[in-house]
Amino acid sequence: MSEVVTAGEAMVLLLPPRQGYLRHQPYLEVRVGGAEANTAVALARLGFSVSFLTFLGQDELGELVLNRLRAEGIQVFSKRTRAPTGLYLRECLPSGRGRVFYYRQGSAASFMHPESFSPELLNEAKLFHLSGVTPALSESTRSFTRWILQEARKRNVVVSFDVNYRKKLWVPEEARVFVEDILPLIDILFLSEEDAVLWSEEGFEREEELLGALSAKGPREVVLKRGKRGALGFSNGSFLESRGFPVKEVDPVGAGDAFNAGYLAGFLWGHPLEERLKLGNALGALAVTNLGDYEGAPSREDLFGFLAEDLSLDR
Ligand code: ADP
Ligand code: KDG
Repeated sequence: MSEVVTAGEAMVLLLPPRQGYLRHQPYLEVRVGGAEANTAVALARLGFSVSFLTFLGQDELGELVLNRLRAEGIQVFSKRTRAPTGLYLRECLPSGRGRVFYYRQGSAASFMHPESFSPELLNEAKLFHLSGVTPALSESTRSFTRWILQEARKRNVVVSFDVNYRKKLWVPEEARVFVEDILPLIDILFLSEEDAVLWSEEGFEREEELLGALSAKGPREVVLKRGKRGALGFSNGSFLESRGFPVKEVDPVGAGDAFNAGYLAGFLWGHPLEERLKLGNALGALAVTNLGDYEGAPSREDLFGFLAEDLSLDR
């Protein structure tokens, strides 16, 4: 039994090592990605015991995902099914703009459903984390999301949820309605500035108004991720801004998932909001300096080294 439980789709990621059209890439690096899996890896590297619940295909890609996550010390509870393991490819266009191509429709994880796992897996958890990618996969994962959040709630497990809107998976109105519906089941809500656009027609003039309105529907903490500018947190009726760390961005994908892990680590270590935001920004910054969805996640020692700005050579 783990102190942190997450669930979702972990996919094989084919990543070109350099910029340019995918069609011209002579080879692709074989990696793993998936929003909740990325957060799981980052929390495991910080020393937390983490369980990841998923469905994988009875295929070689499923073995690959399993091997990589287990190598990170994550306890994977996976049902192996006839449907294939999800796959996705990335491309960094000559202009620098990134594109993503999913091969995940009908994937194994899109069949996760209520009661897919024993809810007893949550018995000793302190935290359950999920993102909006999971309910976006299918009607079945949408029901799974509601079910597992309710099971976590019944056991007084703290629930964190990242809106993580993906326009290739569902339309904005569908996502907004779903997220608003589950807000009463969430304790800590994360969203990015791109996610905030889901509420752009609600007439909020300031980001603080949106955060306050979301919190009024359930979550006691709401965190807005603002890219390199850092983050804005709302907790116990007050707002706090936290600046991002100046780093060289190599790959922005996975920054939000890493941020969540930093913030949640701070929460589990009992740190105040200011420190939680700082830890989130540190993990987000370290994530963007590295190629890959989760590879930049630091160990606890490396994180504190980074925070102490000890950039001297370790020898
Ligand atoms: P997402 O990856 O979900 O779209 P953001 O782009 O807001 O979310 O990034 C999440 C967090 O990662 C930010 O709040 C910040 O802490 C960190 N971050 C992202 N981009 C940078 C950057 N270029 N430099 C430093 N930190 C960054
Ligand atoms: O946040 C990073 C994720 O976007 C990436 O790992 C893949 O889960 C993914 C998705 O659905 O976009």
